[in-house]
Amino acid sequence: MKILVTGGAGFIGSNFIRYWLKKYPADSLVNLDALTYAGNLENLSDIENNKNYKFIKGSICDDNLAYDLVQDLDLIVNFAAESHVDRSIMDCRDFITTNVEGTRTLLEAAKSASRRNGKIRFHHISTDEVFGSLGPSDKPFNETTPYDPRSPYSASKAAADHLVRAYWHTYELPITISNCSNNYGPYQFPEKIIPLFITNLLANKKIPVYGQGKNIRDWIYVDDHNAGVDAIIKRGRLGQSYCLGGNSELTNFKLTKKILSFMGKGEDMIEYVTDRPGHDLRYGLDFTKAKNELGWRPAVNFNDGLKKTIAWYKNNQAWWQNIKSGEYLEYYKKQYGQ
Ligand code: NAD
Ligand code: TDX
Repeated sequence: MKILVTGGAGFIGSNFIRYWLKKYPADSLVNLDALTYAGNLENLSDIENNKNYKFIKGSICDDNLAYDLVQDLDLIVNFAAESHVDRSIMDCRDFITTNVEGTRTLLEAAKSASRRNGKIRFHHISTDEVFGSLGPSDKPFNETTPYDPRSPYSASKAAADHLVRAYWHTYELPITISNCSNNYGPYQFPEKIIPLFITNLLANKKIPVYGQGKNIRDWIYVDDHNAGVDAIIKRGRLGQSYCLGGNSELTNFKLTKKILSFMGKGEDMIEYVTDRPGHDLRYGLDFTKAKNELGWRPAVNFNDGLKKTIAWYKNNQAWWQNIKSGEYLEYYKKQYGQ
């Protein structure tokens, strides 16, 4: 199979490429990534000499490039996105450009290719945030939950999902979508809560908890997410969405306490900071459909995954110390005033 992975130099995409080439070594993979602040080729330094892997620097918004790349493909897996909610609150222009216009560009390229050879498949990576926010005792989201995005990030992801489905209904482009909960694991950019807190604590810096830490997220280890995407690609029904949840809902406060305890630090390292505007209270995903139709379920226990992730950041300090300087530092100061 010949696959175009977009955003493969980011956190989940790079883990996906490593996962896929290990499991399907005969497949060939092209990674199209614009190398924004979040894209890092060091994430794939162990893969770069694999003869079945090729990197192309470019944007998913580039019509001509997308058209050229898709001509002899079997599959596109679209991970490329602006992915950080706080950045979307500061300025959402790039979110609309990449997440919406970029997805349209890829869909159009896939449509033109599939019209000719009738085989190109499009898998789109989405998020649970498109469903909005749950109350404390609401049932978790599932595939029938109406979309109700509430941040500029989730609004841009929802718009992209609607376009993907529109290409299925209008042009019969063979698509699938996965809506996943919060990922964690190696190579995650240290602006998201888990790698931010681990790397701050490794540097003996305080960790900024928004509001009172009462918000709830459903955590999934990145390899479990990628195994779910694999199952959808191999066995999912065309035109369908699948929710991939982690079965690990936790308040941010409980998550913080776990990180502190696994790293041998005390609660004095917490700094309560101003809450995120419009902060969604709770995400949770019901993955019954993926379990029943695909035989998929998350395999990694949260405590084990978190310990493994902490160990990875401890053992790869050069990776994140390079990142936590320059542009990142400016962003961090703007965000937390530290
Ligand atoms: P990330 O920010 O780590 O990586 C995004 C990658 O996309 C980077 O390599 C970046 O360079 C690339 N990119 C950005 N704009 C591009 C463009 N115009 N053209 C080509 N490449 C571009 O993000 P991530 O956390 O790995 O998320 C990957 C996908 O999964 C996103 O679509 C995100 O919405 C979705 N998702 C993420 C999570 C999570 O918890 N991180 C959860 C559910 C869904
Ligand atoms: O410093 C922080 N302090 C804090 O309390 C940060 C960065 C976050 N938080 C809180 C906000 C959220 O309640 O932690 C929770 C998780 O925040 P993020 O790591 O920024 O993730 P979230 O906003 O939940 O979105 C993530 O999950 C869904 C990804 O970034 C998205 O790409 C994905 O779609």
